[in-house]
Amino acid sequence: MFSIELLQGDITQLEVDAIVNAANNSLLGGGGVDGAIHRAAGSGLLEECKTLNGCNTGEAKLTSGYNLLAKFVIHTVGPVWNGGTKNEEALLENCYRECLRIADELKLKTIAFPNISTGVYGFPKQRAAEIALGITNEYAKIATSLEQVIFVAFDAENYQIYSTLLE
Ligand code: AR6
Repeated sequence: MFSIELLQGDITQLEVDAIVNAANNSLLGGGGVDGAIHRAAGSGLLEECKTLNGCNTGEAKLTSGYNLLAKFVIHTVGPVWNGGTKNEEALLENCYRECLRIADELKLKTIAFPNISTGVYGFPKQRAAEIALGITNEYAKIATSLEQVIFVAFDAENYQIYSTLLE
């Protein structure tokens, strides 16, 4: 059992066991939260990412956190929204499930998620938030090392959506 919390701000500033990165298939950096995480972590992160051979959509891979306050980064690749015809919902569910599973495997206590796929990948924010919280609530029912799961909204719209769903 763990608590679910909502914050608005920059995920790179959090002192947690792991932050999740909304990456792309190359795992070699990009814009948005991915760019912010690579800038804050420093070049060691990119060097480690180069050894991972990319990541499939809906899956996740672990690295160290380098200059971040977070000990680890769990890189996951959300789906690009294609109108809902390309299995996007199941793929996004898998991202959240895989990140939680990896955190659990490492016996982590705290993990922070950005709003995966809701930036340049265009996934509808309301539906993405329902998926994120749905999978997390489902996961909370099983035995886990996790004590705190934090959702970090960067934009006001996502913050509002999560606030309403968490009420
Ligand atoms: N802290 C927390 N959330 C953030 C931050 C931050 N510093 N910066 C942006 N966000 P996006 P995607 C929010 O576009 O849609 C990259 O180029 C943002 O407001 O970062 O999964 C990758 O390399 C939005 O709600 O990721 C991929 O090519 C959320 O993070 C592609 O973007 C996700 O937006 C992935 O697209």
